[in-house]
Amino acid sequence: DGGTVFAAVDIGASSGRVILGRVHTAGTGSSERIVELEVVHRFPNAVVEIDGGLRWDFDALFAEVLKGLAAAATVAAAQGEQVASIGIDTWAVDYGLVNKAGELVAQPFSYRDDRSRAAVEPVHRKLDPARLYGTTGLQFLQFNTIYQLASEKNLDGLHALLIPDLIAFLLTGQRRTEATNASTTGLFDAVAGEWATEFLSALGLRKDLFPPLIQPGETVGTLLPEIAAQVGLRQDTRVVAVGSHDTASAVAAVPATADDGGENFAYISSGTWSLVGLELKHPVLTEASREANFTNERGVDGTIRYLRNMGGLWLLSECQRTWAQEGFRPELTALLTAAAALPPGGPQINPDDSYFIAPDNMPERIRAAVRRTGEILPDDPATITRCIMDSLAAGYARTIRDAERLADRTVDVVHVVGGGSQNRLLCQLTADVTGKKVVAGPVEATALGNVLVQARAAGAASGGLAELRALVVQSHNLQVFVPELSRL
Ligand code: LFR
Repeated sequence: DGGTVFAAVDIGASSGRVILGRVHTAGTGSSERIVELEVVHRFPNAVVEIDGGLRWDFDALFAEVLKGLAAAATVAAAQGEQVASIGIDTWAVDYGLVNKAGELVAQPFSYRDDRSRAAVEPVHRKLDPARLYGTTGLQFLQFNTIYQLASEKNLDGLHALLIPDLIAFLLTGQRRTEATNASTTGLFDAVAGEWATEFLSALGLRKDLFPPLIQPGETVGTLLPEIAAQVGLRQDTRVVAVGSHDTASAVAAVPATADDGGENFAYISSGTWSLVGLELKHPVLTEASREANFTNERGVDGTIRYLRNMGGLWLLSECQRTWAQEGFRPELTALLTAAAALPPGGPQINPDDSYFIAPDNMPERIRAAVRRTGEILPDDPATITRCIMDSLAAGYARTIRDAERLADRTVDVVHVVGGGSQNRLLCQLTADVTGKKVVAGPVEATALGNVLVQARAAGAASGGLAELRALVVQSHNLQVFVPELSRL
């Protein structure tokens, strides 16, 4: 209808997509505004063994991004619409190294590569973990950017670009570091909202290793002429910074309403990882918070994502991969139905154990972890699936309880967004174990958050996060799960 549309590039650890987003009124005679998504291109992603390490095949990903933008241009043109801007989000932490000529010098390492583990101790000898936490508020994870950088041999003449920033650079020629993702590096001051340059110096890293910060909603640049020509978009199409950390975009689209007491909600961004926590105005940098390993990542509009990065559906998808190699390919719904029929109270694992980070025979690793607790887990997919679900739900409950205590908040409702919001067993178990109402959906929260920040930058939406979230509530059917205490 000649309207404006927004392209969201949203890449996760196992798949990517390019999506067109539209914000418009619900229908004739209605004043209600809604946000709608149309997927125009999908592609797989996975960590791959390249040059002796676990890396991302970035060249292949970027080729898919271009294909997706071309598809977006075609779909929009067919409807007489104009793609106003492009927003990019991916997983956090990882980066590509670019030389003076602007070339990527190697495919970026994946956070699942083990090389950063050996860098942890040397970094902590120079920067005490308590001091690091007091400034960055970042949860300790062996793969945080700071440890990955410390394991680089030579950074002379190179710039580091976080993955979404690298894509934005290749599209526009402009180098920036988007702030929500910068907050996952371990080199970002959570209070000042600036680079913690003293940490860069302490590690012998150049102050300009990363490009300057940019905030969600600001313009990175317009398309390079050759890119615009290749994908068929106008050269004045902007690349707009969004919450480029996928979790920041997902949390921006959590359908929290005033009914949730305004702020008395917890969220679980459920995908490869489970990001479980609260939205706060100020970071919690206490020693108790550090001991509980809570992170203070930056969200859209300067909010704080106070959460723990917990194991997630990676545990199940990796089991499925192993079972498929053994010739067993159960449908996910069939597997979950069989798991739901099993009695509660079975053995559990600690889904956060770093033992589960690398991709290798997950069913056996899970059984080995259970054996170490002195119990036996039968080698049967339904039982292993149930063990994963019970362990995740128990972990969520623990984490939400810890967050309430550490941030001095009370949670009335738990919002589950992302792929895991479609997992009814996990949502019900989460309600049962937390004893709280669970509201599931939308599944595509990340892309919604990406589109909404672009729409606001273009004037197609307005207000703060509450107003943007209201658009999500008006556009999506959400599923409610109430605790069934009898099931425990
Ligand atoms: C989720 C996520 C998490 C981050 C992990 C690694 O996709 O971005 O927030 O801790 O991936 O980057």
